[in-house]
Formats: sequence, structure tokens, C-alpha cells
Amino acid sequence: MMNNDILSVIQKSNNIGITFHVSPDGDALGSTLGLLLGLIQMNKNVYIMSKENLPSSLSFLPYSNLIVSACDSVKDNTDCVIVLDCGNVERINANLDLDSRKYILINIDHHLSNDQYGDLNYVDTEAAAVGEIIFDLLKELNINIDKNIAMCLYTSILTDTGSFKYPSTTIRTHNIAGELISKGIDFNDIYKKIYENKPFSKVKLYGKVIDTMEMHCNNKACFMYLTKNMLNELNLEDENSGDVISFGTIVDSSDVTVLIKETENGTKVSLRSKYIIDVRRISEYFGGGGHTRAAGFSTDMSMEQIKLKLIEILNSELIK
Ligand SMILES: [Mn+2]
Repeated sequence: MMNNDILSVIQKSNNIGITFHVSPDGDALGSTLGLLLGLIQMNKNVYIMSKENLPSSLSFLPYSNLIVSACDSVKDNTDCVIVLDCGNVERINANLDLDSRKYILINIDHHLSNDQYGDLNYVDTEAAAVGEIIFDLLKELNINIDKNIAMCLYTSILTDTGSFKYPSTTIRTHNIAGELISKGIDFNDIYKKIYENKPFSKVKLYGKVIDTMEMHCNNKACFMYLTKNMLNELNLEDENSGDVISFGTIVDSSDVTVLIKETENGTKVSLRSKYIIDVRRISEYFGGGGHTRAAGFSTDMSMEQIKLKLIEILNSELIK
């Protein structure tokens, strides 16, 4: 049950802005567009804020053309701003001018590590995706979940559950997905648009990254590296390439997979685990966040420094 204050603030607001976390994924964008379409049904003036442009893989989503980096600030006369799928203020993908705000800030999320930064907060850590929360929210607002909304929310749930395979997936996840499919969406086409729609050069990049694989910590930790040089060689921009990490998890002996990526302003680390390591705890230690089996952080350390540091930490936890 959604917090009643949140429902009444949304009902009373005329001008509503929505935003989400940096490097937006299928959940951030799917839940945002689903909510946007629902609020349009309620005749709200609703807009999306983002500092980043839409990842091209998600451009099939209805109304996704509204996500443009030029619109990254709160408009005049905004009554409330809803932040989706974002655990802390630092990761918000908009200039919210928090200190002098005249609007109500609503934080709707499912991350364990959520700072409760909103005036109103709804954090359901049992939800596999924020799309699940938005599904319930729209129902409580008596909004008709039409085919376009269903497409957005299904995308949110599909991507944040790794196609319904992460342990966060529940009976409720499947029930909601079933109801969304009943709206007539082509779920097989959504799957293809998201997972079978990679440019050739990006698949070649996977090859380069896989080639860097090293096993550490008694073969229980798989490390991979992605450098700016690899992107340059393939004429790729610094786009979202985190999905290559899944190739580390398919190694039989690996519990934890670490992808270390060189970026413009430091080093980005993504972590996945299968059984033992709580990667959220490790990421939080370095100022990041996420979930038990999938998390990440950024650091000023060099790729080599963070590699050695992580091997040291993981050795102490994996080798007993
Ligand atoms: Mn999410």
C-alpha cells in the first residue's frame, strides 16, 4: 500500500516533474515513462528531467523522445518532483536546486541503501523493480493501465530482474508481468529490442573485455577490464557497456565478478555475485550502492590500485 501522503500530493499537484538515477537503465526509464503516461491520463502537466540523453536501446519505449538532456532542471511552478529508482541525492540525474526548492520532493525506490532524502519517501526493498511500485501506485490512483503503460512497466521489470532470473524476482513480479501481458504487449518483441539489438562493434567490445578475464582468490573471483583505448579502437562512445559483466558470472568457479572500467574522471567498478559475497556492502564501503548480487561504485583510484584493493578484500572473504 502506497503512502497516503504521496497519493494525495500527486492528486493535488498540477505540475509534476519526474527524474531518476544517473546512467538510467530500463527500470529507471520504464517506470518513469509508465508514471508519466499515467499522470497524463489524470490531466497533469508532467515532464521528465534528465542530464543524459536516452540510451538508444530504449528508444522503442512510448514517449521516450521526451527524455532529452536539454531538459534537466525544475520548471517554474512545479508542485512536486518525483525521483524514481535512485538511492541518494548524489545520483539524481537532474539539477533539483534542493536548498531553495518550492516543490515537494518525493522519493520512490527499491534500493536497500536509500537515504530517505525526500520530503516523502516510499522505499519498498521487496520490489524487484520500481516498475512494480509504479504499477501499484497507478492502480491506487485509479489509472487505467493501457498497452503503452504496460510496455513501459514490463520493460522496467524485465530489465531489473535480468529477465526474471535474479533472486529479487517474486510471485508478485510474475503476477504483475502476467497482468501487463494481458494488456496485449508483445513481450517477445520487447525482449528482442532490449537483448538482441546490439551494434556489431559493441559485441566486438565484449570480445576484447572477455579477453582480459583473470581469475583470482582461488578462482572464485573473475576480474575484467574495459579501457578507453578499447572503446577508441572500435570507435565507440563511452556508452553503457556494463552488461558485459554477465560473461564473468557464467564461469563455473566464480562467485564474484568485477568489471573495472576506465572513465573520463576516474574508475568505475561493477560487481556481481552468485552465492557468497554481498557486493552492495563492498560498494558502499567505496561510496557506491546497489543490491546484494549486483552493485557498483566510482573511485579516484587507478584501475590497478582498485584491482589490488579488491583482491585483498575478496581474498579475506572468499578464502577461509
Ligand atoms: Mn531499479
